[in-house]
Amino acid sequence: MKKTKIIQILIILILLSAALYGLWPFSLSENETGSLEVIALDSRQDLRTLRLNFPLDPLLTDGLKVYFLVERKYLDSIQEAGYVFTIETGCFQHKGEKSLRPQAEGTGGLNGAYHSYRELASELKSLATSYPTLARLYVPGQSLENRNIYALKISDNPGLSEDEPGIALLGGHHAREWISVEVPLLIGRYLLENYSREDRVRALVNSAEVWIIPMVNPDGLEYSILNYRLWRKNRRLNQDGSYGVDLNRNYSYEWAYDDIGSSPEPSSAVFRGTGPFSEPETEAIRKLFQNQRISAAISYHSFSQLILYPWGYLDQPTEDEALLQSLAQEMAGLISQVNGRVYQTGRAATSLYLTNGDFADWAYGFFRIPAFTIELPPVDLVQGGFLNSESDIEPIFRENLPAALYLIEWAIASYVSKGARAFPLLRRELEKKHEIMIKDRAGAAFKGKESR
Ligand code: 0X9
Ligand code: CA
Ligand code: ZN
Repeated sequence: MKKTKIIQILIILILLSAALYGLWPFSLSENETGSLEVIALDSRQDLRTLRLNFPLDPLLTDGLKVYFLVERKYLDSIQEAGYVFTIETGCFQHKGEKSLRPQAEGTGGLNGAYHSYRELASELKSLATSYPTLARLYVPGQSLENRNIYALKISDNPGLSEDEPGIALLGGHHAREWISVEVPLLIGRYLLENYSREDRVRALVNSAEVWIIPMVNPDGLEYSILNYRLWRKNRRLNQDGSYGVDLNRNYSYEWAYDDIGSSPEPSSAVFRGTGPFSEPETEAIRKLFQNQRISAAISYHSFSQLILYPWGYLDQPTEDEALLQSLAQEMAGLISQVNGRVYQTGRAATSLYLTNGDFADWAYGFFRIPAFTIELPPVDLVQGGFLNSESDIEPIFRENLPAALYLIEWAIASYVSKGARAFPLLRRELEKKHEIMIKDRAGAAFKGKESR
């Protein structure tokens, strides 16, 4: 009798611990966000020091409450540092969290005027069909869940690869940053719709190849519409049962440089993946860049109203700091002229925070081209953070249009003056050298050692 009791207790204990670790097949909440918690702090506390001391992922502001996504292991230290917070994870998970929706009562489904994957696909297809002499739709790769990564090429003779500079405008690396999909898409549409009307547009479309890649992370974006509005990463099922790799930590240049600019922990919001380009979404971008002559790039994100240039992985200037700074300042000037909004400019590592494996470091690092991260509005959490309303789309697009046109024209002018550079050679050599380095680093991390 005693034996069966012990066995019963053992079974219960095993089931309980399985449930705790998210292995219990019937547990109601899947372990989606891993070890992440949503906490709310009173905005009257000095949150700047908090953000500098702990890896926090800002979510949104609601009145006096500021919400952050944070790894559970930091909670004690945050409390010990004297911050008062409440845990609000439950309110933010899964369907039905009304307060986290943008004002999306209009037409167009759950996400209002913002584009879902399907809506984007049909829009891009119809643009390519409506402007067959100016646009062609390419699919350089597919996501983990087999959605297409679309790249709309806009140029005269779009079916030919001409001796013209390429300019890449990317959006949607981060799932919840919906506005970052709309801006490059609307810029592309603007070029096509105004080609026959505007001399300036016709001239630049004729002399360049503009690549519009509005949704680098379609799986994550769909998840942010249907399940969890504040989802950031892609939808990789990680080894520990958590989901997602931060695609903007998965590029190869100085990948895993340290654990401040990215995380080796799968459940982290800034998990860098198991290796550089471990994700098909970033691999698609790599392929596009390897096959095209890209001379300048903007990667749109939100929020903060910033124009950032490399480096992001360490606080050092690049060899081209002066050029990058002047291009950024020029763009910021053009932006502020439209609606009066000021986008601060600066080196990514200094002006925001350290990252390693982000798109811009890779694009500049390997191809030595001007590559910017533009953090779209709003400027801060108090203004709404990641959650823009539908009526924000048009003014944010409008103010970003002249800056994008300016960068395209700069790429044309410098391409003409320098001639077509021997990009493929430089690129292959750099990548080869770097791959060996990265392999060493991944090996060291695998053995549980830090690489520096
Ligand atoms: O963290 C990122 O990937 C970007 N910010 S976001 O809030 N949109 O997630 C910034 C990337 C720019 N690089 C650096 N700041 N180093
Ligand atoms: Ca052309
Ligand atoms: Zn982002």
